[in-house]
Amino acid sequence: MYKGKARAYTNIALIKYWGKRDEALILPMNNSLSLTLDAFYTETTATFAEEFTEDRFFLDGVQQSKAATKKISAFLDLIRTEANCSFSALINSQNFVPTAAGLASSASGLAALAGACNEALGLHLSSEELSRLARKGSGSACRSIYGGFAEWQQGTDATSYAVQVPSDHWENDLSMIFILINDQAKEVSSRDGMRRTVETSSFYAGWLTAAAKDLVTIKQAITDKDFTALGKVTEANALKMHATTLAAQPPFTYWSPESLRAMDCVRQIRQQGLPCYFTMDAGPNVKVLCQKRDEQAILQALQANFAKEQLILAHVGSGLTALPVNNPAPKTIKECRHV
Ligand code: FM0
Repeated sequence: MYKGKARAYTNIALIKYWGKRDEALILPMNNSLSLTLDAFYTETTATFAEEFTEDRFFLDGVQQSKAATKKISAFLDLIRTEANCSFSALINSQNFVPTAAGLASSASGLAALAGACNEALGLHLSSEELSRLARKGSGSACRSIYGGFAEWQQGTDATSYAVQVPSDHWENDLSMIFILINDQAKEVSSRDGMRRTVETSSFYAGWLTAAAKDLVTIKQAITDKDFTALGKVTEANALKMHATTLAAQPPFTYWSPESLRAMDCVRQIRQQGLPCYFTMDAGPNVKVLCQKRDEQAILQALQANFAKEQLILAHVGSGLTALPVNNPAPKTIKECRHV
């Protein structure tokens, strides 16, 4: 029996990944850049054993459906091939999220799974190899291998992974405030949303041109530790990503009236002299990027418009971490071959 455990934090893209050029391999149409955050994370234990007859997947103690397990099995197959191992696995994941507001993240989930399997099977994969592996589970997961800023370089199957963006620890001065917005609207998953956009949006070509320029701008902002430049390009990039969905066929949006209210609120706080900028992903929640020194004032200003329970403060998170298991696996996989 081989057992390993790992923790990965979620990340929020400041320059978004939006669109695949290869659906099966999960190769993106553009580079993206993210900040890993401490507020949400996943801890996963992977156990591989000869006596297991099938893969099983438990999330927060609840056994998941055949369909959800199938997705995990497809990912495990990649690892089994890499490890030359044919044992079935028991996967136990726990999502640590402050509330059940649709924030459970595939990024932290797939990164933690890659890490747990790496530990269990003693693969000793490098960060880049782990990132490449996590990418094949969910694109954004490849950035959660790292703490701080990470850039996913689109590359080819062999070279598409994330790397750490040097920042001289500037990320420690930053905060992100999540504004949780409950929405009754039927959600379009990021996977379906980006596919529809790539295939049908007349704005998609413009997105790609803009994203390449935004990436250059944000890297310069990080080098210069220029918060205004960082915030401006983050907010503008999110708006451009969301604009593509309006020109898709059929058109759709992730924005709800409350999202618009939150965006407006951020603009007002900014006009009052507190630097802060928003970003949004494939859902109605709004995330506010600010400097740590202003976080309490901004939180207070947001509290005039949103309930305290809707606001979650996050700081920079660390990279993928191996955790001890009760029953440590031997660090060799010699016996796990061709059963
Ligand atoms: O995180 O189809 O990774 O860069 O969050 O699993 O590869 O869930 F706003 C959208 C994340 C997309 C931007 O997509 O998709 C970002 C998004 P998958 P993901």
